[in-house]
Amino acid sequence: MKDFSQSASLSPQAFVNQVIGHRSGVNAFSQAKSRGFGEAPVNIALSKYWGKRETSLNLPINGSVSISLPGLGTQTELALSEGKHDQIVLNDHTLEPHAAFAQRLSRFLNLFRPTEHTIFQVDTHNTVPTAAGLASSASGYAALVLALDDLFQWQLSTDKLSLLARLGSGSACRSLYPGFAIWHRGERSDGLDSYAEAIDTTWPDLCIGLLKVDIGEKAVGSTVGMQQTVETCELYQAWPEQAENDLKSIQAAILEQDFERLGQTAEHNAMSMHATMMATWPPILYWQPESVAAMQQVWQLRQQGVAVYFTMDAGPNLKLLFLKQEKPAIMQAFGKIDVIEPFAI
Ligand code: 2P0
Repeated sequence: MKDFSQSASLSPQAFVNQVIGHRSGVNAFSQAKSRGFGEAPVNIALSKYWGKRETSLNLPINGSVSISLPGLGTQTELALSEGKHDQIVLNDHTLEPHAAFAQRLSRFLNLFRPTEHTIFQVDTHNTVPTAAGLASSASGYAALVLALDDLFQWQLSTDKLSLLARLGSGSACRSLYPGFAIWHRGERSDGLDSYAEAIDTTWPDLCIGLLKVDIGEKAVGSTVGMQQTVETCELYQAWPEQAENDLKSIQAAILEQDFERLGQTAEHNAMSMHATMMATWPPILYWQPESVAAMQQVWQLRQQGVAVYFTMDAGPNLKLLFLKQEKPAIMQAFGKIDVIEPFAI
């Protein structure tokens, strides 16, 4: 099987030091305020990130394109303190230090401690209704990096914030932007060219429908799922090339506002990603019977002339893509679904 791996030429700490621009370990932290705040939206990939060429720096095998959903995301407040463990409050509940969420956050925050005795007080709220079935690690790490930037008054460029967010969770690098974003795969072994940028355009009629099948915790998380795919899936060999072609096609479709091309490419891309998941060993199948029923309903609607497509992430829920003029037909077919208009004024 092809080896996609690349060795990192920087440790995560050296990477962070490069990005925040200090070597001595003190300068970047000398301007700390008493509190920092950050807020970021969730994003949905139209062409997906699936597979890492390097895990410690979260370097992707392929680039991806996303759209952020305004109003759905994370708000995070940070303060410095002293003690043994970070104090992490998620949606008004204080987490135990050994909770998986807290451990992952603290490991990331280890890269940003002014002294070894420093702890962070983190107060984070997901504005994604838990019922929306949307991942929040992307908005979570983007909001956290913005809060760090505010707390330490770095005033980093958005490119640099995107690099830092990527280290927390790959897809977080796209959540620094409203609207469309493109995460460049990058080539370098230090990961300094793998960040997201805005695709500077709007599409006022574009709608995203959130079709919830199941909002429970998934059995296989993305980090593990994509690693298993890279390691055991023969079909994955074809993915990187398709993913890069899809990325270009989606980017062109966005710039030309060619909805058919956008929808077709996004749906094909999502199905191809899920095909690689299913062809791993042991198999990963995020779909449930209701997911398949919803896909068939989408295909049926298309046969009836309704221009609607779907994309799916590492879970059973569908995200529908359609233009405003189709909203009545979609609402009629699917009943009560949340419809987001990312560029509505
Ligand atoms: C995406 N997903 O492009 C793809 C599609 C899930 C399926 O990015 O290991 O939570 O933290 O870098 O960012 C989910 O992966 O994984 C994801 P890590 P992440 O949106």
